[in-house]
Amino acid sequence: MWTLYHFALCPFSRKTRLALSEKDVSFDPVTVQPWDAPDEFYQLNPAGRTPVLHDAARRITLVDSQAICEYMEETVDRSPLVLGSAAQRAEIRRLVALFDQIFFADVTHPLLHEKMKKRLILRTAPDSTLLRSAMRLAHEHLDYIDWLVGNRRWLAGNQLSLADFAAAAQISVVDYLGGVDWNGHEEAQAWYRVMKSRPSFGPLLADKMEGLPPPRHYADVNS
Ligand SMILES: N[C@@H](CCC(=O)N[C@@H](CS)C(=O)NCC(=O)O)C(=O)O
Repeated sequence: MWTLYHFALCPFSRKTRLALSEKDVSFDPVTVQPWDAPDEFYQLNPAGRTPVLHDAARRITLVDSQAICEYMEETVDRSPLVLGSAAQRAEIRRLVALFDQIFFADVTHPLLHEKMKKRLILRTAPDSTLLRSAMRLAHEHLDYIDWLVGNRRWLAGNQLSLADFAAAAQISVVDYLGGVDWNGHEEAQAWYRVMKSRPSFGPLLADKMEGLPPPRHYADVNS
């Protein structure tokens, strides 16, 4: 049985949870806070980053959301998420990297730092200039999602893929932190509503962090 060490507001943990659930891979979730994780977690991943997937009986430890998702693609036939021709798979991987790296650096990470870390750990006020800059960049990324879903059925093409889950995972964290303004992004919003309605999304929408409640609309699949 797999154990997934994850953090509720970690977009990479969320992407992994979505992919495992879509592929119907069962796991025991263990919540860790990267800044206050138990020794057993550091023994599995000395870098101290979530997510980590571990199977004690088989002595397998997988670290890094993309490594975990690719491992599942290679070992589980059900519900392929990196699919199609080599060119289509390359497009899926391009978009996964875009959301994992650029969206995270531009939007999710600054919001997590300003709104979560400063409030719960550092006990200081958020920097409004940094928040404004992250929100402006969020609009640019949502413009690109508008374009993608205006020109394709799903983000990477005709098929639902890991690109959709990587993007929705990032957006769900930003939405939890009150950082998504859908104004002018009706196409992206309609796509996100569909993602949010999938059964795999249910546990993510139920997540709550003590001392940092989500806005009321966060778990509403119609908004
Ligand atoms: N590339 C990694 C990124 C993982 C990552 O940055 N996790 C963050 C939480 S969202 C973390 O554990 N940070 C703690 C730290 O860097 O000390 C992946 O895809 O899994």
